[in-house]
Amino acid sequence: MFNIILFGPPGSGKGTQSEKIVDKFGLVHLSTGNLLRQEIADKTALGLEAKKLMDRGQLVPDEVVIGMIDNCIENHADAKGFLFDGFPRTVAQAEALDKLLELKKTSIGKMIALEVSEDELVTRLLKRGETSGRSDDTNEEIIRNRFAVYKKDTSQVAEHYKEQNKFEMVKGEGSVDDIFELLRQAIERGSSAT
Ligand code: B4P
Repeated sequence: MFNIILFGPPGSGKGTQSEKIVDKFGLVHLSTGNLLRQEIADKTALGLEAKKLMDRGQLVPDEVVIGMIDNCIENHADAKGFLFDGFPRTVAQAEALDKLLELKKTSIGKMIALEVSEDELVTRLLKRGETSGRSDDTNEEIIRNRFAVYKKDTSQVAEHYKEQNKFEMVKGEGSVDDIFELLRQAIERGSSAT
């Protein structure tokens, strides 16, 4: 099994690049953002609670997202590997993920972070907000709050994987195809190292 985390601030292109990576490498794509938005669309109790937090640009509680990921890993027992997109977002989530994978006798092969300037991120998210209907993308104040949460809680997750020598940064500005090429090379370096 080869498992990858695609990391980066909101709007850095994790969702965009994940689709291309899973196509190329045959991995199962696990996006906590997508899973939560599906819960919201299905109007489940979990979705209604999550929506209140997501609309304010805050994180959903760790135990909720860890439970969702646990279920998904269980439901894909025969996967060749997983691509985690938007997860883990806190050190507690990273520690829980490491334990879940250990139970499956596997681990994270590599974390790749997309590096994008804050001005570019705001431009991308406001543009997506014009068409996506995502309430967390339409208001610049909420977008800035998402960056603040990222800096306070999420950026430390990179340290967790740096300590394990699994971290690599890739430039996330430029064309989608050029960025994908950088990611492909980083993944191939990581998969041959394990
Ligand atoms: P997510 O759904 O994870 O999404 P995101 O951070 O907004 O965006 P992403 O980086 O995937 O960007 P995308 O490719 O779409 O999170 C949403 C919310 O869910 C969080 O704020 C939080 O509340 C909650 N949540 C999710 N996971 C959680 C967790 N683990 N714990 C707690 N809470 C959690 O790209 C953005 C835009 O840029 C798109 O419009 C795209 O077309 C454009 N774009 C992409 N690449 C580009 C490029 N190269 N050039 C120009 N534009 C580009």
